[in-house]
Parts: sequence; C-alpha cells; structure tokens
Amino acid sequence: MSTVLVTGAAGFIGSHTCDQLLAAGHSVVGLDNFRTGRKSNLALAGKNPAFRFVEGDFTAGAALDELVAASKPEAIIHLAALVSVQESIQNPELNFRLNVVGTQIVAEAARRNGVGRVVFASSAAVYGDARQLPLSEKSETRPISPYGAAKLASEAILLGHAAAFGFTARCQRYFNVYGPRQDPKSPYSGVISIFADRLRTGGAPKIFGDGEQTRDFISVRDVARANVIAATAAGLASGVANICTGEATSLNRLIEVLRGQFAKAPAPVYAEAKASDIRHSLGLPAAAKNEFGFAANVSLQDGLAAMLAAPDQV
Ligand code: UD2
Repeated sequence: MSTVLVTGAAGFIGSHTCDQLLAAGHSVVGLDNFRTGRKSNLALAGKNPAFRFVEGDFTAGAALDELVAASKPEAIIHLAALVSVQESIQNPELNFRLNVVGTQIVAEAARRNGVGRVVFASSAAVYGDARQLPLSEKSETRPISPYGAAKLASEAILLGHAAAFGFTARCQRYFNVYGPRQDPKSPYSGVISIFADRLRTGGAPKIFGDGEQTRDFISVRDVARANVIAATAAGLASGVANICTGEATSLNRLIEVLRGQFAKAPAPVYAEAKASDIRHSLGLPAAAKNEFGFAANVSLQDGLAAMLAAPDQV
C-alpha cells in the first residue's frame, strides 16, 4: 500500500479520488485551501484514520516541499487548480499563477523529495475547438483559453521534469466530468449538475440551441478510479491519456435519461445557442486502456441515478 498526496483534496474530483484511494487501502495526505473546494466533500474521508488533511495554499513559499518531505508519498495526484475556463479568461494572471506556477511547484517538490510519480489533472480543453473527432492524444492541441493553455503548459512541465529527473508523470485529459458533489450554483458549472439541480427543484432545464450538441460525459467515479490506477499501478511509463468514455451524448438524450428518473419532470425549454459553444466533443479512450488498463464502466443511467439519489454523497 502507498501513501499518496492529493492536492485539491476537497474539490469535486479530489474528494472522490481520496475516497477511492482510502477504500483501496492507501494512506492519503489531502491538501486544500478551500478556494473552491468544500469541507463537506471530505466528510467520508475524514472518518478514515488513514486520511490526514492539511489546509493551506501550496503556491505560497515552501509549504508543499515541507509537506512532501515530511509525509514521503510514493505519488502526488495534483488536482488543485483554478477550475473555471471563464475565470481564466477574466483573470489570466491568476490562472497562470495557480495553474502553471502551481504545477512547477509540484514538479519541483517531486524532484527534490524523490517522489516516484505525479498524476496531473489535465483537460480536453488542451485540444480547443477540434475539427476532427474523436480526439486522440495525437490530435492537434490548440487551446482557445488561458485555462487550456495552462493545462497544456503544465503537461510539458511535468513530462520534462519526469524525463530529466527520473519519475513518472501521468497527464489525465478529463472530458466532461459529472457526478455527486459537483456544484450546480455557478453559471459555469457543468450542464449535468445544472440540469439535475433544476429537475430536483421542479424547474425546467434550459437548453441552449437545439439540444443536438454532444459531449463525452464521464462519471466522477470513473475519473477517480483512473486517478487511483495511474497513481498506484506498478511499472507505468510517463504519458498523456484521455479520460473519457468514447461515447457521444446529446443534450436531448441527456434530458430524456434524466426525465426517465423524475416522474414529474417538466419538459426542457429551448433558448438561443451560445456563440462560444463548441458543437461536439468526443474522446478516444484507447490510450488509457493500453497504457494503464483503465476503461470507464459507469453508464450514463447509473451515473445520473447516483447523482440524483445523493448529490452531495459518494
Ligand atoms: C466547457 C467549459 C466552458 C468552455 C467550453 C470550451 C465548463 C463547465 N465549461 O464547456 O467554460 O470553456 O468547455 O470547450 O468547464 N448548456 C445548456 N444549458 C445549461 C448549461 C449548459 O444547454 O443550463 C449547454 C452548453 O451551452 C453546452 C453544453 O450544455 O452546449 C455543455 O456545456 P458545459 O458547460 O457543461 O460543457 P462545455 O464542454 O460546453
């Protein structure tokens, strides 16, 4: 069993990753400054004696280095980030500090303390508005936001460090992640958490456009499992992999599944399409399968049911 340090432990993906690491018998050191993470997300992890939580801003001073030196993790899962694409456009400087400088600090802490592996929360945003689908890791990367650019730069920083200093870096390009604990309140929240929240409170979901746009929606449970495997499976080489299902789902189909689970759910209303929207996004999941044996296995029905049953729970 390993000790794993998780940055951004109180976040949506971070807290599920901690829960699954603990369930698999690993020790976890969780770090978060609650900028966007929430204490309540760690309710389950906090009950486990193998979980230790440290509150703090890892981009300040030598805090991360000291924590890594003291806790001697075999792996770091680096999920702490400025998570909103819109916020990166409004505040590119902050995006640079949290999402690029932050990664450099993690890479250096790994090098100085001989950490064997770093797993990084990258994003399909590195591809930008792709012309050819499905997206493979060999597809062209053309970010169209400071957020996407920072994720791509972070991949390069970690892969370069890993090659030069002899550790393994795994960059996980998450597609559209959904599930319990995703905050529906922000206007930039993922569409599934917004729709689920509307239906739960008896409101009609609003679809921008004709509803035929598609996304590759992946359950946070699958994403957390991909993180655990990438951090703890023996003998992995460095690399980049899409974390996706390989299945395209339209918003109309999504609504159909959601309404199937809410007897009295109102029909959606259609509004003007957003000019900034991309029409389709779809990933090829082969690399994660070939390189570390990960394949998504939570169906959209099951993933949505889990989210609707207990939006704040595991
Ligand atoms: C992600 C980013 C977005 C932008 C985009 C670039 C998030 C949450 N969103 O958007 O900021 O960078 O990638 O590719 O990180 N929709 C509705 N009704 C709603 C909410 C959304 O119809 O109430 C539509 C939305 O217009 C889009 C689809 O649902 O067509 C998916 O939206 P999303 O924000 O969940 O994800 P995405 O990939 O468009």
